[in-house]
Amino acid sequence: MPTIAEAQPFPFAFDARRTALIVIDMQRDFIEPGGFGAALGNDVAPLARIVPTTAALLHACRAAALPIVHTRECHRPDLSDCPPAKRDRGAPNLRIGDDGPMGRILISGEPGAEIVPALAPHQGEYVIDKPGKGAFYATDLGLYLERLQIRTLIFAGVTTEVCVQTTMREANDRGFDCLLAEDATESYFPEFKSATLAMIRAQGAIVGWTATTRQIAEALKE
Ligand code: TIU
Repeated sequence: MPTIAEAQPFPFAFDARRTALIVIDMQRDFIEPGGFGAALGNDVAPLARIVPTTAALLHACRAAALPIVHTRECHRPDLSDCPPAKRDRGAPNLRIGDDGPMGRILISGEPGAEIVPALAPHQGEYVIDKPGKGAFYATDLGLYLERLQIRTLIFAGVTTEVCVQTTMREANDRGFDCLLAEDATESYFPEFKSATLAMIRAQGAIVGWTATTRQIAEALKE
C-alpha cells in the first residue's frame, strides 16, 4: 500500500485503487483578473502561481489511473440556485450574474466559469458544477464516489479556506480519508492558507493530512 512517510501530521497510507483526485474550482473566475475573485476585491496573482503544481498533480494522478473530478462553482443563468444571501455578500463592484469581461460572473457556460486552459479536464474525467462552497452540497459527487467505491480523496484547488476546506470537511463527515496537496492549493490570504493547513492536521488529523505534490506523486509510483 502506498505510504507518504513525510505527510503531516503523521504518515499517510492509502489504497490507490480506492483513491480519487478532486480539483476544486480552478476556474478563470477565481484565477484571472476580471472574474469573481477580483470583483470581491482580491489580488488573484497568488492563485495563478499554483497552476503548474496542480498540473503536475493531475499528471501524476492520471498516470496512476486515478478517477479525477473537477469542480466548478457556478450558478444557473436564472440564478435560481443562488440564494440572495450569497449574491448580496460583500461589496463587490460586480455581483454573481452581472456582466464582466469574461461573461456573466460565476454563471454556468460563461467563459469565466471555465477551468483554466492549463488544467482543462480530459475526456472521461468528471466535471461537477456546484452552487455552494462544499462540492457534496446539491451535487451527485457522493453518488459518483460511492459507485466507484472510493475511500480516499486527494484534494487540490482554490481557495484553501473556503471551497477546499468546506469540501474536505464534508468528505471527512462522510467517512473519506482526506489528503490535501499543500502546494496545489492557494488562498487570497496567506495567513488563512497556513491556518487552514494547521486546522486540518491538528488534533491527530481531525480533518485530514497534508503532503506536497512531489511526495504524493512519488507514492503513486509505488
Ligand atoms: N472567495 C473565496 O475565497 N472563495 C470562493 O468564493 N469560492 C471558492 O473558494 N471556490
